[in-house]
Amino acid sequence: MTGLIGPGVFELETVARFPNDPVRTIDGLHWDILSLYRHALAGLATAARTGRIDSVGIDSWAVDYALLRGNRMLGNPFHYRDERTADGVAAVHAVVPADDLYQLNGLQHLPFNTLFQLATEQLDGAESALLIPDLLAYWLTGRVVAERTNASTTGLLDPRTGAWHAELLERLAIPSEVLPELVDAGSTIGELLPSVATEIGGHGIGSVTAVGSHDTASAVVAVPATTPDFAYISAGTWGLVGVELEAPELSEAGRVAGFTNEGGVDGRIRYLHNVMGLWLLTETVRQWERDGTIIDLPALLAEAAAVTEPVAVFDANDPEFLPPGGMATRIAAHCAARGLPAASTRAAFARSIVESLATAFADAVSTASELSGRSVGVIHIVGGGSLNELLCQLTADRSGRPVLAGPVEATAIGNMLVQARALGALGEHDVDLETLRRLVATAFPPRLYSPRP
Ligand code: LRH
Repeated sequence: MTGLIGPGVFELETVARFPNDPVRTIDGLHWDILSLYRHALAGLATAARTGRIDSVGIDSWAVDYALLRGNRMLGNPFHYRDERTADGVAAVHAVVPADDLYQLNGLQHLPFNTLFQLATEQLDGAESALLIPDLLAYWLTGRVVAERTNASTTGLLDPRTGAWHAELLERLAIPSEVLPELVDAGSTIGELLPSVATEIGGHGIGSVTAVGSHDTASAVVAVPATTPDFAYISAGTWGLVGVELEAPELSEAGRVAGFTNEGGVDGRIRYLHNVMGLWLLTETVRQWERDGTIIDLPALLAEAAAVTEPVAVFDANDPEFLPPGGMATRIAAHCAARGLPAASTRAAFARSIVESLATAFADAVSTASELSGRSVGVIHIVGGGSLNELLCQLTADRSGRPVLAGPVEATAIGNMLVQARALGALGEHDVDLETLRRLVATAFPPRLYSPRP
């Protein structure tokens, strides 16, 4: 996306949208990283044809990486939903037990956190490990860095200092040299390599600026909060539900509840819980379509909103829903095994998923508030899920709190605001996150869903 941002101006345009389909090969599930890069270059070329682009910022999903020797990528990055991580978890926990690990890195236990993935690798031949946005930035600029918000999802960062955790690296025998120099969102990564600039052509592109390169970090920047007592839900494939803190919260209760301390822009802490998210619905639809039925998602959701039969509210967080494939079958089996009602129609099935997600969202907001001691007067839902009216309304109903929905493009907006601030386009360089959020609230007024009795 491109953005035109200045005092009183905030225009967004989508210049390219492309699929991000994983590829399964004999050794497991991978990202098609070269295809993503090719599409990104084509998008930059399109953007540069319309005029000079001052800056580019890159964000993506977290945790996944490529290993490099010199400038050569050693294999295609794995997808975090690849099953190989189970061995990595066992290997790490044999050296650093789970409760100990939480005190060191403050992360929710997710079997795909980078440190578990790295435990399955031969690191001998690797000179650097680059997370996906850092890899793309390297290909554009030739500079090897690790942007700090995304680095926090590796499980190898000390949440108290924001530095790579030397003790943890030593205990896990991960050579610290493979981890790049950390940089903060807002700093300049570099100019485009001449070969890249030539390929993109047009009016050219200024520098690559580090942003909250973890997509969720950028989304949280763009939560249009106007009061301090808010919780956020970045709702897309995942539902990232939490509050923003000034310092990490490392209580044992937080570990048991699955709360993570991820790094936010400007040194904030994203104290949140990963809820399985709309993945449950999209994977279900994918199975139905594979089985031969074309699904019209907006129509399905409208029918789901009208369902009156009692539907199963199941545990959306069950790790059995993590891998791809056969989601409708797995959800049905999960519900049957627990004596929950079986849905009689596809609409009822979809309603059951959305009810379960809204319940998990509402529970996570309450838990975030209890564990952090922060009162929550309003819940902001940003990202693709903010367009899902049923989900927004049910989250308001189940939490008993007002929900403010939107913007849908929060990640891109947060990404661009950090660039705009760094370039001085907002007037001053020291504009704080609260000011950025008020700008978002004015430019993209959210939609209110009041809780129903
Ligand atoms: C959302 C997200 C989330 C991570 C997951 C791997 O896209 O970045 O914050 O936990 O992907």
